[in-house]
Amino acid sequence: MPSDAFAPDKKLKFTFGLWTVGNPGRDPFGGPVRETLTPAQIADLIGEVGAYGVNFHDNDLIPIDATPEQAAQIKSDFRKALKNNGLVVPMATTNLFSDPVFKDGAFTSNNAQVRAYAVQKTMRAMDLGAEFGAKIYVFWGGREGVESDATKSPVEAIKRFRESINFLSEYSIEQGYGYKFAFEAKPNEPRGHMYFAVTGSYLALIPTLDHPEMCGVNPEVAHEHMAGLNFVHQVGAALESGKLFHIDLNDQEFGRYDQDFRFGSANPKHAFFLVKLLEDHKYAGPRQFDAHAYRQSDYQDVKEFARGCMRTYMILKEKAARWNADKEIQGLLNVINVQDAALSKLTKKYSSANAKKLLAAPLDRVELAKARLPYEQLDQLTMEVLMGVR
Ligand code: GLT
Ligand code: MN
Ligand code: MN
Repeated sequence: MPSDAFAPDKKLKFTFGLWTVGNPGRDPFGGPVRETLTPAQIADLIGEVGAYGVNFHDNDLIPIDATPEQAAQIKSDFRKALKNNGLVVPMATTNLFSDPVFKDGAFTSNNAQVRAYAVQKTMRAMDLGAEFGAKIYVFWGGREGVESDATKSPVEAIKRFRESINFLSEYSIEQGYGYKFAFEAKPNEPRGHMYFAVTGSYLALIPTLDHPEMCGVNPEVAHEHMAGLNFVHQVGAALESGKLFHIDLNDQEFGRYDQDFRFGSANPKHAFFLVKLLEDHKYAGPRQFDAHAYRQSDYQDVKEFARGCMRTYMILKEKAARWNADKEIQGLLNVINVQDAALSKLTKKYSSANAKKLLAAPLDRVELAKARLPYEQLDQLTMEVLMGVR
């Protein structure tokens, strides 16, 4: 038993992007409030708080205008920092949103030359990720969208996006990179309306791709909450179809701008059900905290932010185990889940004989409606587990 039961567990693969703890606090209304750290310094910080790994966009590591000599130096410093801190790089991604060239999107841009540049930049970024051992490649459609539908066809946008992904899938296969692609949805911001607004949009796209087996999703708490959706249900759908390849954990007040708060800090009840879902279904991929500290924080407080993300996960994991082991809760689950082996066998698979039997089954709707559903009691017990009195 470790001295601190809530210390980050390496087996849970807690990771941070360079852009998260390295965020200098810039927002649309003001410039940076913290000094800019180098990638090696950020790796030191992530190592110090006890995380498992660090992820990057191509340009978080190497500025878009770096010379080959500068790039070589940065890579060597970063490699040393990874080694010193025992960190791995499970995921890499491409910045297809910061540079002015992407002001109208990347893979879905109206300009064929910009689309080609976006694919070329992604191939190079995939090379860089592979150099550091990344096996998951995230695609967040940063500027894939519109302010006005006068500007682009939403049907054409899907076709363009699919074409780019098909091209890049072949590139990964030919290079032997072994990448799994993980698509990340967001409803708006920075664009007025973004394509593939929710995780389910990508789950619908994947079967239409040339290599569906290498493609899954990277849902982010804040992004579904911005749209007022139940994140746990989106993750449930991804898990059920075997497509949860990566996850971005953070928090968000419903209906606000993309806040990227510390995990569990705004909606602890949703965070609890999320952790319970991931743990109950033995999700084995990386758990990335795609969040950043308050703008008021200094780097000492940024470390508290990072520790807090992991600690909250560990605490909620313990609460989920407590919930699963609670006799009263389990008793209620038995009451609400009415079993009938004979009927379940009938409805499991269609046959003419089963249909005939089902039509003849004596199912009395008035009697059925009398079955107890003590959900108030169940939810209150859940809240008591969460509030620490059970
Ligand atoms: C950006 C975005 C995130 C994405 C990152 C990956 S970059 O910070 O807000 O949600 O996951 O491109
Ligand atoms: Mn994210
Ligand atoms: Mn976000």
